Formats: sequence, structure tokens, C-alpha cells
Amino acid sequence: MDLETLNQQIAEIEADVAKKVGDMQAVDALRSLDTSILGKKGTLGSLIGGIKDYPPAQKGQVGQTINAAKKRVKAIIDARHAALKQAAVSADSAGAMAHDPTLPGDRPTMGSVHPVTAVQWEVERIFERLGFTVEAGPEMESEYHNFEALNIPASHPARDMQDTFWLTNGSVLRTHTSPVQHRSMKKFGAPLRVIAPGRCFRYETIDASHENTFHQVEGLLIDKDISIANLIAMAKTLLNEVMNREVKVRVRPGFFPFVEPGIELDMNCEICDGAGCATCKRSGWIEVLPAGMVHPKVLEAGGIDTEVYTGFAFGLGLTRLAMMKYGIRDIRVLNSGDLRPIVGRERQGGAVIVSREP
Ligand code: FA5
Repeated sequence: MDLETLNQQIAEIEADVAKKVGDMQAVDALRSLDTSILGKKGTLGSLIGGIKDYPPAQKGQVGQTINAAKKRVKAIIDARHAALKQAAVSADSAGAMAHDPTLPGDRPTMGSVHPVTAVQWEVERIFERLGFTVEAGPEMESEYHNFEALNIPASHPARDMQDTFWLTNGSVLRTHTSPVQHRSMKKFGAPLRVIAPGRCFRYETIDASHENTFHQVEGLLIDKDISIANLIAMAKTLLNEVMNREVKVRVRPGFFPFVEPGIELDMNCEICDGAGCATCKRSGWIEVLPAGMVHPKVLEAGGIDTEVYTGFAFGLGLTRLAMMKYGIRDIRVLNSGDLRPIVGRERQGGAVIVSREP
């Protein structure tokens, strides 16, 4: 091709590029255009291969003409590329501005403490006011602390009262918080005022009011001239304060080898207000606070002088108390890890029944 035809062809290519580039909105399309014009096999790029066919005197000029054309086309494509990028940045910030920064933001979903923890803290505060200290004991407990130190020797039928998870190392998952009684007597001696909240484990059938993992709060008061009247008065104060009103209770005899005499203190079922429901097994009452005067054998095992001191102990069913306080009909929800937001609260009898998002 002579020089004139070459120049004409280059002019047509440049005009075509300028037109196509003006219409292009996407960076990807620009890249393909770049290849199809400037690449080795592209309309301009391939002209380089034709230089060899020109007479030696013209080769230099042909090469310069083609390279100059390539630079101009490259400049057109690059300019469009830069313009598209700038447009994208502007669109982004226009989008950000569509958000009115003066509007209040979205509220983050707040967590809250577990109902059992909330009641535990409340119980701790009440007892701290009464001069009690808060102790903890191990959840994996020795057979001695869980049973023997509490006057329940190996052959004692009372061992069957609490179905036990035995561990292969001979220890147990504590069936109650009562082992902390012995540990506290050994640690502090008498006089003594201590509570011990904690998790307990029982190998038992689960239903609306029985879990295999639940919480109790042990209470132990040892001093001179302590009587069962002190115990009942303190238990009533505790329940009234947690429930924020006068709670109906009943006291009946109870048997536990580590107390003598023993009592069962039940509270009115707040779910059905005493009418009878699945939670209270149609009885209208919930067992929450078994207790009694500490058995002399338990005091002796703890190194307490039984000539000088007497004491009372109780094992508050903390999980059940939390159910009564928050109107939770079924104990199983407490260990279910259900974090769905509460969407409604409704008062039924004395209880507040919560409903959750489906
Ligand atoms: C005891 O565990 C005794 N250690 C309590 C005690 C302490 C008596 C000191 C005297 C002196 P009991 O097995 O009844 O007793 O359990 C105490 C409370 O824990 C019950 O009233 C109940 O509220 C709660 N509880 C017992 N088993 C379960 C369970 N499976 N699920 C939920 N709560 C339970």
C-alpha cells in the first residue's frame, strides 16, 4: 500500500476509534477495543507487520507514521478510561450523600443477661445486705463433698434421691450446691454467713420444670441461738424481694439427711396463679426452697463446735425462681440458647408471659 493509502487508512481507524470510545460506558469494553486496535493482530497494530514490504527509503517514515497513530489512539482510549473512573467515584459519593447523616443511625441489637443470671445477681445483692459472702464451689465434685460430708454415706438410700452423673475418675457432676456448705465451714469456721450460687447436674428425665442442668443457690448461716423461725423469715424476705411483692408460700416437712428438721418451702405458681398448670404439675405450687437446721453430723464434719453453734441451710432452686419471676412456663427454653427478640409481653395471673419473633 502506498503512503497516501496508508495515511487514509490510519485516519479512518482513528475516526472510528474516536466514535466508538465516545459511546463506551464500561471499562471492560474499552479494554477489548484497545486490544482490537492496538494489539499485534489489531487494525493499527498489524500495520507494523507490513513495514517490511515498503522500499528501504520509506520504511522509517512508515514506521513513524504508524507509531504516531498508535500513540494518538492510545491517548483517546486512556482519556476515556480516566473519565469513566472519575464518573464511578462521583456516583459512589453521590450514593453516600443520599444517606442523610443527620438522621439517627440504626440501633445495634443489644444483648442482655440471662434471666437466671439476672435473678442470681439480685439474690446475691439481697444476701450481701444481710451480711452474707458469696462463695463458689467446683462443678466437678468429689463423692466425699457431694455426699459423705453431708451425712449421705455410700449405702444411704438418699443417694438415690438425686440421680447422679458419675465421672470415670470417680468424681461426680455435683447434684446440688450443698457441698459448698462443708467447704465453707472448713474455710471460714463459725460464725458463718455464706451463699453459693452455681450450676448443678442431674441424670433425670426432662420436663417443663426439670432440667439436667440447672442452678441453685446454697445458703448457710451458722451462729449462736439460730432457729428455724429465722430460716423461714429470711426465706420469705428473699422471695418477696425477688418478686417485688408478698408471695404466697407454704411450708411442709421435708427430708434431707444433712438437715434436721427439714422443710420444703413452696411458692405459689406464678404461671397459673395457683390454679394448676403443666409447670407446677397441676398442684398450684412450685418447690423452690428446701431447707432445714444443719444436722449436727454435718457441722462436726465441718469442724464446727455443736455445743456452741447451730445453723440453718437452704438450697434455693434458682432456675425455678427465674421462671416464676419472668413467667417462663417451660424450663427447657432457659438452656436452649434462643436469642430471638422478644416481641410482646402479656400479664397472665401474676406472671408476665413473653412471646418471641417466630
Ligand atoms: C437439694 O438439692 C438440697 N441440696 C437442698 C437443701 C439444701 C435442703 C440445704 C436442705 C438444706 P432438691 O433436690 O429438692 O434439694 O433441690 C433443691 C431445689 O432445686 C428444688 O426445690 C428445685 O427448685 C431445684 N431443682 C431440683 N432438681 C431440679 C431440676 N432437675 N431442674 C430444675 N430445678 C431443680
